[in-house]
Amino acid sequence: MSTSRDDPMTDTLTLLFAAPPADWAEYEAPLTDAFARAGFAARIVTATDRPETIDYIIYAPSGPVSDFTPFTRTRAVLSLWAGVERIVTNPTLTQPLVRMVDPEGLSQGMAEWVTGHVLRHHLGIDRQILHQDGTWDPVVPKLAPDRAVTVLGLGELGAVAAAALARLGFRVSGWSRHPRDLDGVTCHHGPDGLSRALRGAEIVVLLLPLTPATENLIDAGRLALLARDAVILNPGRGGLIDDHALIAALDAGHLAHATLDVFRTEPLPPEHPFWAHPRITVTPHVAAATRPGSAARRIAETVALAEAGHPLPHLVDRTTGY
Ligand code: NDP
Ligand code: OXD
Repeated sequence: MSTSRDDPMTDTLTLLFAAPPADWAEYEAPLTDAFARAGFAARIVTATDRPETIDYIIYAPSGPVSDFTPFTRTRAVLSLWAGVERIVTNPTLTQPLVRMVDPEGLSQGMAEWVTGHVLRHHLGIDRQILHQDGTWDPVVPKLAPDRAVTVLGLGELGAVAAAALARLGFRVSGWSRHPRDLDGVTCHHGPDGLSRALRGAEIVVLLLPLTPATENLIDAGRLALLARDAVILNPGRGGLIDDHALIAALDAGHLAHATLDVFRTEPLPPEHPFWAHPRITVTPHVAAATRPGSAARRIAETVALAEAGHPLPHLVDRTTGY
């Protein structure tokens, strides 16, 4: 496969790798291998001066393409990210947009991050320290069946995270737009279901996409529904939470902690109050990184389906934004 400029040949698919150029080093071999295993003659280029020859675009935010107009033959834009809020509103994007759904990579990673951070707060791991003078915090933590955990968003990632928590015995509730039926999870849906999902929750996990309907969803009124000393975990998107309401609820002692993986502005600006807040943990947008090996297999599978005339999987709905 060529890694430089495009060189159109018949019967060979041409894909443009339109993620940040620094990512190419870790994607070149997995993509090459995945297309070879899928039986495709595919050429993947990292730049093109002939956009009209590109069959598919592999996309990530901060990559080189922001104007999709010249890609007249492109059958789909394949996002390496699950969250698409930064591309879905691009007015030049008329091609179908497929987002990353990768049970092997993203879903597994998110289930691990969510489980780890829920257990940190559930067990009070930060307090379970034996001091040199022989003292320790004598509080014995509750067991999981006595802990109410709510997951907002029961899609690809939320459903897997909720299932992992339910398997550990937590009392799990969830919320989505449409009705869902998940083993071990009390499912709520729609605008009316949100307060039922939040009321009395002790740990809340945000796995919603950022859309016009979810922006600032977690405001002062909704935070007030949570149990006293509740904890918020946000691996979803920064804009889901009203930052000021969050800080006010922490300062008032209503919330015990917030662990935030995503922010309105990334990287989190140095002057942002989250940095210094004693009850906020910031993590560097690592809850579920896209793993090149499995992501490349998903990309090749999607192209194989499309080339066989099947509908594209995991298409983004432009009207809802996810
Ligand atoms: P999905 O699209 O599969 O799931 C989204 C869920 O949110 C669905 O259950 C959906 O409901 C629900 N939802 C959306 N809008 C509303 C609404 N207005 N009211 C109620 N429920 C709503 O997305 P994923 O699970 O794949 O990903 C979720 C988000 O996780 C991504 O958008 C991204 O922002 C974030 N993410 C973060 C990562 C990180 O490393 N921090 C990594 C990957 C993703 P319904 O089921 O009814 O459609
Ligand atoms: C994603 C992310 O959306 O990493 O995939 O946040």
